Amino acid sequence: MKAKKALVVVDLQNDFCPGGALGVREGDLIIPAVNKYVKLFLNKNLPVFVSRDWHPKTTKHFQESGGPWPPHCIQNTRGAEFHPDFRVPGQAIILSKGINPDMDGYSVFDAQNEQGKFFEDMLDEMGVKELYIGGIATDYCVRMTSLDAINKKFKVHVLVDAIKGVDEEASRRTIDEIVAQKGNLKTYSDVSSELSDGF
Ligand code: VGL
Repeated sequence: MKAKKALVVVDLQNDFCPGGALGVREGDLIIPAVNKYVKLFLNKNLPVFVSRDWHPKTTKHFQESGGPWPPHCIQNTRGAEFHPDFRVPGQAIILSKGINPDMDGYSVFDAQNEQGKFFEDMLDEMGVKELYIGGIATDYCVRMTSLDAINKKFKVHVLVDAIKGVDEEASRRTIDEIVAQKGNLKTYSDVSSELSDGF
């Protein structure tokens, strides 16, 4: 059977969690919820995509090259590793973004798997039409990914109990923006009953 729904976990990496180079306050608190979602999707044989920021040492994304951010998530460093409490299963499809030094790579739609295949091409091949999106940060990569997905005509569900933002006000605005564009807000109980109702 072709998969219709998929989970996307955005950038749950050490550098975006407390103590990291760009640590989001309480970013690690969403990890238990994310782990539950991962289990739920795998139990239903639905695809789980896990993105990571995966920057070269020098990129226009970093302040020293005129970008907005201090260095973070540099390829093959501890800061770029997934948080140790995040249980990334073997079946997860890992997507890397921000590899190109000329691109920021906020959206998971800019990400590729190990073979260089882009996220959207994978979704099309798998017949995925609906995305359940969680992770870090609400006001940056979760935002860009969700809005891209909506623009590309995917049905989008933002997992409000499994996201964390850099700035509270900007995160609230992000949620409003996503709702205004017909994205849905979901919690674990919504999703678990939805997935049990057949799909
Ligand atoms: C992100 C800031 C800079 C994110 C990435 O993953 O939300 N935020 N780079």
